[in-house]
Amino acid sequence: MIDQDVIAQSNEALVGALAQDYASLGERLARRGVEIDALKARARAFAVAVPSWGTGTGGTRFARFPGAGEPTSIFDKLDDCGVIQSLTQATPSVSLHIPWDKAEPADLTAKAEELGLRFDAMNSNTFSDTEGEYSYKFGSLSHTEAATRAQAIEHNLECIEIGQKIGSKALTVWIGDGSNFPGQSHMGRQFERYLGAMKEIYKGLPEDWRIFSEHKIYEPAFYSTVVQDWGTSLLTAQELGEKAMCLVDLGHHAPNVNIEMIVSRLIHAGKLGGFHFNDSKYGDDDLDAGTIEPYRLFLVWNELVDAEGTPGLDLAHMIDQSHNVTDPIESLMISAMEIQRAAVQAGLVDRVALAGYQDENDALMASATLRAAFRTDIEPILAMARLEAGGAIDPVATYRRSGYRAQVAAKRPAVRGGGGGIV
Ligand code: LRH
Ligand code: MN
Ligand code: MN
Repeated sequence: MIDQDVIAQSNEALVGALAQDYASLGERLARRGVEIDALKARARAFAVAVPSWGTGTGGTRFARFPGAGEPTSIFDKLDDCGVIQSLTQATPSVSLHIPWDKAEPADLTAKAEELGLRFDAMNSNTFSDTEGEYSYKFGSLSHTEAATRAQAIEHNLECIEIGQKIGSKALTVWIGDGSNFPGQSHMGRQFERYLGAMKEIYKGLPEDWRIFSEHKIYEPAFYSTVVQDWGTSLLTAQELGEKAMCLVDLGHHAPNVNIEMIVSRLIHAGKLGGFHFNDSKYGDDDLDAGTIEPYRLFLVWNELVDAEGTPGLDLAHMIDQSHNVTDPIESLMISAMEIQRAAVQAGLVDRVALAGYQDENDALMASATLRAAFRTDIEPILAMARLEAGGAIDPVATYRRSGYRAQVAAKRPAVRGGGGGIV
């Protein structure tokens, strides 16, 4: 854990300048008719879940270069998540991946309680052969063999069972099923098998739970993927029923896809369930949120803020990213704050003016209205929200000053790096 004194000392050096910056931003916003404290309340209310699996170095299929003090168990991972929450005050929950994070549920809850954390959506893993008799090499929930499908269904039901014991209320299902060659799989029958299996899982879903279907364009299958886009994800959610929703992982689309529009359509359909936030230049979750396309992140949040108050809209916000060259704790803190920044900036959009420009077909001014919000540096609002919640004005600097990584490196066994799948 981070010593409260370290946070207090770090903050002490910065609080004077922050107060000035906050006051000056408050004056500038007031001229635009915006109440700075309302935006600060938005920052305080913001929360995004940390992925347990993100606390370690991910690596690529070529190699993995672990850092010092890598977590060796789910309890180490929870400690790291506790650090992220105590410094940012924006990540009060953790999303678990089973079987990676399998442990005695009572121990998980006790550890989370000690750290002031909760558990968000559970994630099942039928994309690798971690346990079980049957291989997922040729698919899991959509496999041609009923016994393999049954094993994958059972695993998902077990995730729900564990989740119920630790206070989770949702299961995210992402499968790597697909095909690598044209003709390898009958795409229609494969999808039907998948739907049949999902219906079995859905039957085991408690009343107050939701199931999220997560789409991804490709990888590990390189020709076709069963749940390849939001269309298939929506079909799935609609076919399953009320408790089934779609989860959008920002990294799971072709380049240039208009993700904010997908968000808008899923809201329209009443089927948007949540997000896996991350960023990438080329694909999936290679980079921290807001690293490459901060404007796109803002535009996604613009849709979410616009839809606030929509009946039934209850989103699970989660990070899902991989780190190769940075300290995962630092990257996850940066991501959480960038997502929070986009959420607060979207709250700054003059929606009355925007609606007027849209009605008048004034494209230039409509776009300028969005840009005005995106260009406003709201850092003092985020920092003030953190300070008031007991967090750090500058989380990364405070983390480095705390020496946490060196402390855990002294306790946790060193992990050797190694080759990936091709070495
Ligand atoms: C697949 C994915 C999915 C998995 C996670 C490890 O690319 O985004 O959410 O559960 O990565
Ligand atoms: Mn994901
Ligand atoms: Mn992914």
